[in-house]
Amino acid sequence: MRYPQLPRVALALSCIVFSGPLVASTDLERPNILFIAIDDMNDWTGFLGGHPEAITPNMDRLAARGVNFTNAHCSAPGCSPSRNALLYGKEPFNSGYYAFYNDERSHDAQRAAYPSLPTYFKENGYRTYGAGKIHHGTKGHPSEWTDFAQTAGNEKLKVDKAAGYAFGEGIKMSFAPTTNPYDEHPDYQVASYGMDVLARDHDQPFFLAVGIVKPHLPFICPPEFFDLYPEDVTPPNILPNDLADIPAVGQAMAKISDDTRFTKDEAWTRVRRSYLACISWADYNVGRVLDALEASPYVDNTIIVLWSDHGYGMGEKRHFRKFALWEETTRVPFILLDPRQQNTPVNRSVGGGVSLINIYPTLVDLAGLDQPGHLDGFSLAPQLADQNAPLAGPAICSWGRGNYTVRTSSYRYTRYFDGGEELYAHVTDPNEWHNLADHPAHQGEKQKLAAKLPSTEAPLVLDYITGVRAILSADETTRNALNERLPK
Ligand SMILES: [Ca+2]
Ligand SMILES: [Ca+2]
Repeated sequence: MRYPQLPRVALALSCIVFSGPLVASTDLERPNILFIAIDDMNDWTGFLGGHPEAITPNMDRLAARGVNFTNAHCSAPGCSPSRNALLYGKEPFNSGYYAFYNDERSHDAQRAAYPSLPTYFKENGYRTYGAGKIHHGTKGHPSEWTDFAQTAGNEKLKVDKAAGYAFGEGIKMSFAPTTNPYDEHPDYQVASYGMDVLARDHDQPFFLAVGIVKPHLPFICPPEFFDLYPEDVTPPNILPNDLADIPAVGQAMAKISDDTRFTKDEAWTRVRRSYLACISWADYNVGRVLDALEASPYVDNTIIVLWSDHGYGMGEKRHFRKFALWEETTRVPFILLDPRQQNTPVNRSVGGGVSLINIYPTLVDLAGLDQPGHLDGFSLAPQLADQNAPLAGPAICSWGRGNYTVRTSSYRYTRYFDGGEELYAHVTDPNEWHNLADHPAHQGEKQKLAAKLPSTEAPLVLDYITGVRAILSADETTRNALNERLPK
C-alpha cells in the first residue's frame, strides 16, 4: 500500500541494485551509520504483521531489502531503561538502570563508566549527528555529538478534538488529528534534519541518529494519516479473562485502570485508530530520510538500523501502554541493512529471539572497530550473512529488578521477583493466553528457559524510580503486599 493522497511518498529503494565487487570491509572506507530510533512502536506494522490494516510502506521496503528480525525484543519495556541498555550496551541487570532516570546525573554516571554508542563512534573517527529522541529525552550531550539539532516539542500542536477523542483536558491523552502544517510537527523536523545531514558533503564517516517520537502519546498527527484508516479498525484478539492465570506482579503491571477508562468511554476503537495513524506518520517521516539517503552518494556505504524502544499493549490482558513483560510490550520492529552485502535475496528474516542489546556490538563489528570490553550482547553480523546462522544468546527483557522474561523462537518464560511465573508456547498460543508454568508436561522446558535468566543482578540505581512504581499500581491490598516484597 502507498499513501496515495500525500504529495511525496514514493520510494525507489526496492529498485536499487547494488553492484560492484565484494570487498572486505577493512579495504573500504568505513561505512556510515543511519540509526533510526522509534518511540513506542509495537508490531502493528506491515513487515511484522501485528495488525491487518497497518500501513507502513517505507519501513516494509526497508525490511524487504535488509534483515527483518521478526522476534526482536527490547531490554526493558520503558523508554529510559530500554534506551540506556541499548545506547550504553549494558543490560539493566548488569548496569542497575532498571527504571526511569530523567536525571542528567544518571547519564553522567553511565558516561563515566563506559562510552555510549555515539560516543564510541565519535572517539573512532566518526562525526556524530543527532536529532529527536535518542536517549530518553531530546537533548544531546556535547560529549556524544558533533552536532545535535534542537527540534520542536508538542507545545505548538493543536488538535481537532471533535474529530477524535481525548481523556482529560491536557494534550497528553489526546487521540485526534492535528491542525498544524507538517513542518511544525517534531518528527517532520527531526526527519528534515536527517535529510539535511545526508545532503551535505562528508569527508569523514558519519553516524546519523534520527529519533522519531511517534507513535508515543499523545496519538496525534496530521489528518491525512487518520484518513488512511477505517473508522472501525480491527481490534486485537483479546481473551476476556486472560489475566486470571497471571501471578500478582504481572496483574499489577496490567494497570487495568488504563483499560477501564477507554472501555467506559467506548473509546478503544478511536485510540487504536489514532495509534495506527501515528505509526503511518512515523513511517512517512522515516521514508523521507530513506529517500534522502537513496538520493545521496552515501547509499552504497551506509548501514541502516531501525528499531523501536519497546512495544505497546492495546487492551490485551486489559493492559494499555508498556511497562509489562508480555509479547505486545517487549516485541519491537528491528531491521538491519548493510548495503555492502552483495546478491542477497530480499525478504530475509530472523525468527529466533533477538535482543536490541545486540545493536551496539553489531554496529561496532560492521564498522570494523574494536569491540569495547564493557558490552553485553553479541554481533548479529553472522545473521546478516546468513539468516539461519545460530544466535549466540537468548533475548532477555527486564522490568524492575528481579522481573525477567526470556523469549526464544517458540517460548516465553517470565519470572517475577516474588517467584511468580508465566510460560507460553508460542507455536500453539501466539497470543500468550494460556499460562503453562504449572503444567506438568512443560516443566522440563521451563527449567531450560529458567537457566537462561540472569544469575546475578546489579543493585537498583536509585534516583527516580518510575519502574518500581509501575508494579505498585494495582489495588491497594496488592500494592501494599508488593511493597513489602520489593527488592530493597
Ligand atoms: Ca518509548
Ligand atoms: Ca491468560
